[in-house]
Amino acid sequence: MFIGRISIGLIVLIWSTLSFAQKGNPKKRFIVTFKEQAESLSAQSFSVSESTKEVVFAESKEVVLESFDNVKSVDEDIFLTVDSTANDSRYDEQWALGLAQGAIEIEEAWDMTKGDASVVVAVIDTGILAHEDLSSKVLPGYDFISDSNISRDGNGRDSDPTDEGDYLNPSDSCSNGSFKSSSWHGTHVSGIIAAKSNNGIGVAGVNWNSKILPVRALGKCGGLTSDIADAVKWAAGVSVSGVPANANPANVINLSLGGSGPCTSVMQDAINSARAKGAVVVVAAGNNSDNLDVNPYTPANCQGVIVVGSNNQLGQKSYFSNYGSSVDLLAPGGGTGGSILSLGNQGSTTATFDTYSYQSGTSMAAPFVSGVASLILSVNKGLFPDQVEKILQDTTSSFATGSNCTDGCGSGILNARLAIIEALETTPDETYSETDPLSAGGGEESKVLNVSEDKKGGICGTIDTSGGNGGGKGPLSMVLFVVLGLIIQMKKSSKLIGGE
Ligand SMILES: [Ca+2]
Ligand SMILES: [Ca+2]
Ligand SMILES: [Ca+2]
Repeated sequence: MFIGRISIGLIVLIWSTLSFAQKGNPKKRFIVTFKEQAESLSAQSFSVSESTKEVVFAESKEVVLESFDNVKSVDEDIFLTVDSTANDSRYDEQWALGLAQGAIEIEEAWDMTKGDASVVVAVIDTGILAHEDLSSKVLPGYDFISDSNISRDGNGRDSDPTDEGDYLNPSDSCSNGSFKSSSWHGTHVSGIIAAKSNNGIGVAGVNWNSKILPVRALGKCGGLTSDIADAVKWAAGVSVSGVPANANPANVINLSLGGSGPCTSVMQDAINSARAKGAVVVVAAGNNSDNLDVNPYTPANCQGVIVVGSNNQLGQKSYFSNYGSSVDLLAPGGGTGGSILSLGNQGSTTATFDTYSYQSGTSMAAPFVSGVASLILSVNKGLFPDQVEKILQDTTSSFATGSNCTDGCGSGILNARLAIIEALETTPDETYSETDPLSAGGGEESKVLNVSEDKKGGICGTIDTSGGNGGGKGPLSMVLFVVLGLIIQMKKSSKLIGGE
């Protein structure tokens, strides 16, 4: 055998083992054809006879030529495909996925991965509806709402995570005296992450193949910290008393919810235990236009979470988005330029039939990050939560020139393409860790913070009870809300599936 071929074999082995994933390698792939010399050096033996081929990865053709002897030819092994796009009927309304200043470059990421079916994203939210553009991607979830006054399904915890509607009647204590339609928030959030892409109808999700684990914890007026914390633990595969084990532990947990107050020890413990199972926890920054360094907003002020603020289509911070040193990055959430299209339902109280709706808020921004986190883990499942956070932060796009976001908006705007490239080049490292900046109500401060005064707390804006034994199951029963800035029901929102 030729020395060249032996060294190639060795190099291919080393390179493919150490540096490169099998899929979507960012370095170029070359087919090297070698000259095959005859056994005996007769006068005619210098003619080239049978040739052999090898595949190598390298920066350039020149590098390959310099590295090996007896090379007959080097050709780049080009991957031929159409550029990734999606044929969903309303795909052109999904500005957040494209190349606009405030968008995430998802098509370029899809050229490298469309997601792995073994990756699971938990959506801890209002529950889920059986939407035509999502259902096949939904795993069996759970209803963690312990209070039947909040759950609307007539009971406490059970195995059915169906969204029963979070509408409010004027007589409801948290309604501010006016009727409010159901948001179908959990279905909207889930659709951003994993609506069925390229099926010709509706919208495309960030991840074409990974699964949604619906965990219901928010109902009428919000949800209790004790229920949400148990939902976080269960989602990650941690055992929760009285609840069957989760057969599909989540790799990513999306929390598009929050409320004013400290990071409780109950919630921090749940996050810590989920992280110990390897789960990436993504949290919305909230929609109060507040600086989180001085305004306590939870669970964004807990440690070990990826805090996501919102940017608009122009690549600026959305006017409603909270900001501060704990915000890790921004992702599309609407505001000036357009809201976020995803899955909805026509029913204003209980569910009727499938629609698509525009909503805006950091609730919409967080699932873009969760979706890209699931793509990162699809190409490199061994990565640890802090590594995923670092990749997401390292690879952001810059804000628009003259942006209002000079401080407290994290490293920039989510960029799926760059995130996948860095994920492919990152080696799993259990020892890598990051410490989140402390924001108001985080860390030790949570033990002394007075949360009785509430100014701003999401839709309903109040903390139900705090401290001591305030009526719920946990030591601190705080009501958290969906982080939804505006529900913009544009004319397009009530279009039916296939109606276009
Ligand atoms: Ca129930
Ligand atoms: Ca679709
Ligand atoms: Ca963080």
